[in-house]
Parts: sequence; C-alpha cells; structure tokens
Amino acid sequence: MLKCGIIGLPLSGKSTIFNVVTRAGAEVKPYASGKTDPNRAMVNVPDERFDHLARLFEPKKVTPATVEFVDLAGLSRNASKGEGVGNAFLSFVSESDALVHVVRLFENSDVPHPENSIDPVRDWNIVEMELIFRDLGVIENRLSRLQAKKKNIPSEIEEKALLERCQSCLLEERPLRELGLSSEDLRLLSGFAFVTLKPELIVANLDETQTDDSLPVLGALRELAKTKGIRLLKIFGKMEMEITELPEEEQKEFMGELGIEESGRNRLISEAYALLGLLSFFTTGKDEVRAWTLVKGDNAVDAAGAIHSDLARGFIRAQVVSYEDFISHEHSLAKCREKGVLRLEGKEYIVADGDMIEIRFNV
Ligand SMILES: Nc1nc2c(ncn2[C@@H]2O[C@H](COP(=O)(O)OP(=O)(O)O)[C@@H](O)[C@H]2O)c(=O)[nH]1
Ligand SMILES: [Mg+2]
Repeated sequence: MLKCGIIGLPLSGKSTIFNVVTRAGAEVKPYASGKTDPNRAMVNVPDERFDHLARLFEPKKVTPATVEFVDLAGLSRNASKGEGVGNAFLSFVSESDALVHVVRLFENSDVPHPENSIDPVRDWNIVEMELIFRDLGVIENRLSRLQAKKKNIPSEIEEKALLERCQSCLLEERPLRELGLSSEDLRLLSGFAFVTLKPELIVANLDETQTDDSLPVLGALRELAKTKGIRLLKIFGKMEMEITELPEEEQKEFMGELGIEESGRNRLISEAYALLGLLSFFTTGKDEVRAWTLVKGDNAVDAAGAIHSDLARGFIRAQVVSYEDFISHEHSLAKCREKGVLRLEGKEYIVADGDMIEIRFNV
C-alpha cells in the first residue's frame, strides 16, 4: 500500500489537514515535541464515477479505492543534524511514497510560529533544506564507505559516479527530483529511499479570512511552486475540519458561500492519489461495485492480479470498456458491445484510469 506522508514545520496545520482528510473529528492532538510515532489512516478515494456506478448497479457491497495518509511530527530547522525529532522523523519521511507539504499561511496569535512570523516561502525552504541535508548525509555515508575500500568492483565504480552526480545536485541546494534521473538510475538508487526524489504537493493552509486570491503571501508561495514545478493546493484547514462536522446539506451551502465547488478534502485526496502515480479501474455487478488501485503503466495481468492471483495466473483476456463510453452508451454493456466500444484486450494492454474490466480466466 502506497503512503502519503504529511510534512511541514511544527504548528503548520499538519494534524489539522490529516484530520480533514481522515474525518477523524475536531480533536487535534497537540504538538508533542517528543512524539515521533506518526498517526496513520486509510482513506477512501472520492470518485464521482465510482459513486455513479454504485447508484446504477445497486450492489450489495461497495468498495472504493483507498490510500494511506501518515501524519508526521513537525520537522524543525536542523532536524537533519538530529535536532527536534530529527532523524526518527526523517526515517518516516523516507518510508512515504509521496509528500504532502503543509505550509502555514493562517494568522493566529494563539498559535506560536516556530520562526515567529508568517512567511510560507521561507518555511517551505527550511523543510526543503532539511530534506536535502538528509539525502546528502546518506550519500556521504555511502561514498565514504566506498572510498574506504582498497578496490572498488565495477558496479561500485558505477554507483560512485551516480552518487557523485546526486551529491553535486544537492550541494547546489536542488532536490534530486530535478536531476532527471533515468529509470535505470532510479532503480540503482532505490535502496537509499532519497526523500528529495519523492513527488510532492504543497498545501497552503489558509485561514477562513484569507479567501482573497491575491493575498501577497499566497502569491509568493505560488511563484515558488511554479518555479519548482510542484502543484499547490489551497486548503482552509481549520475551517474544513469544522465543515466536516456539519450535516452534508449545510456543508454544500457553506462551501457555496465561499465559492468552493469541491471540498478541499476531496481535492487533496484526489491530488495525492494522482501524485502517487495511482489510477483506478472498476469491477461491477449485483454483488459488488469495486474500485481497484493500480500504478500508472500497469497492464491487464496486473489488473487481474490485483483482484486475485488466480486471475493473473489463468488470464485469458480482459473485457474492457471505459467509464465514459459505458455512460454515453446508455450504461448498457450490450449497447457498448454493439457499438464496438467494449473491447477484448490481451496481457499487454495498459490499463487506463476509469476502465471497467472483467477478467476472463481459466485455472
Ligand atoms: N486559525 C487557524 N488555525 C489553524 C489552522 N490550521 C491549524 N490551526 C491551528 O494551529 C494549531 C496547530 O495545528 P496542528 O494541525 O496541530 O499543527 P501541526 O503541528 O502541524 O500538526 C492548532 O491549534 C490548530 O487549531 C487554520 O487554518 N487557521
Ligand atoms: Mg501534528
């Protein structure tokens, strides 16, 4: 199961965002400096297509796709040097597959800021530098080990060259994801679990008073995100947490007043799912409508295997129709077949997000 780790400075709103995402209720656990063991939760991935299919098939059981979120302790300045929760924290970061980086924009005199002022660009850079230092430390360790050997074997010489390339990138204060490493390089480096290679999403945590889109601090953060090629999402953390407490009807009304179409919660989960490189395919029937998770690029046999190993082993063909085609053909499989949008695909077929699949198999 792929994990999304929530990172950021202490008191930036990570636990608030985590609670919004997990709907864990209004109780925010206070920041405890010694606490390193993170909260985790499986979250259903909101998907209108899935909801629609569930309404059409009226199955006995519905099983949406899920993704795991992890609320990490705050990362302080000098964490990479072991300060604050330091290295323990960083090891949790390295276990995450993608990072949701919460940056504080909200003003609240009751909540102290670890750097004593609201400056999201500075805050983002503090955390980014800690991540860079962590990866640099890992590289230095490995390089000194390789250098201590009398003689390096060819694979070690290759590894050394690659690590030195990574090192110079980091020394320029650039994350490794900017280096454009080949898939072969990435495979060689996978054991290091470099944190600056992880895909990242920035969450601008705003106050309910900060609805003006031309807010200067937001503009500065946007500019930074654009330069770095990182997606940015605005979330009214505390307010969204309060919204999730309201009855559904009132939630819609409230969001309407603020000009939000989809809740930040839904957007955040969907973005995180895509950030992890995940997609959903559907199986449908009277018994169950279910969304299954695959990694982009997975093929029909992977889809079969997600359902059951027997289906992968005895795979013959996959019957596939896209959700859009299914809906636009009177949501009738017979109609889809007649119009030729229902296909029989082989093992090599690359599954697309929103495919409705039935596996033909023989064991
Ligand atoms: N006014 C306001 N306060 C917030 C917001 N988000 C979080 N807070 C408050 O800031 C404090 C720290 O939030 P928390 O989520 O625990 O931060 P963490 O240390 O990053 O996990 C709590 O008292 C929250 O209620 C927000 O959007 N607006
Ligand atoms: Mg917290």
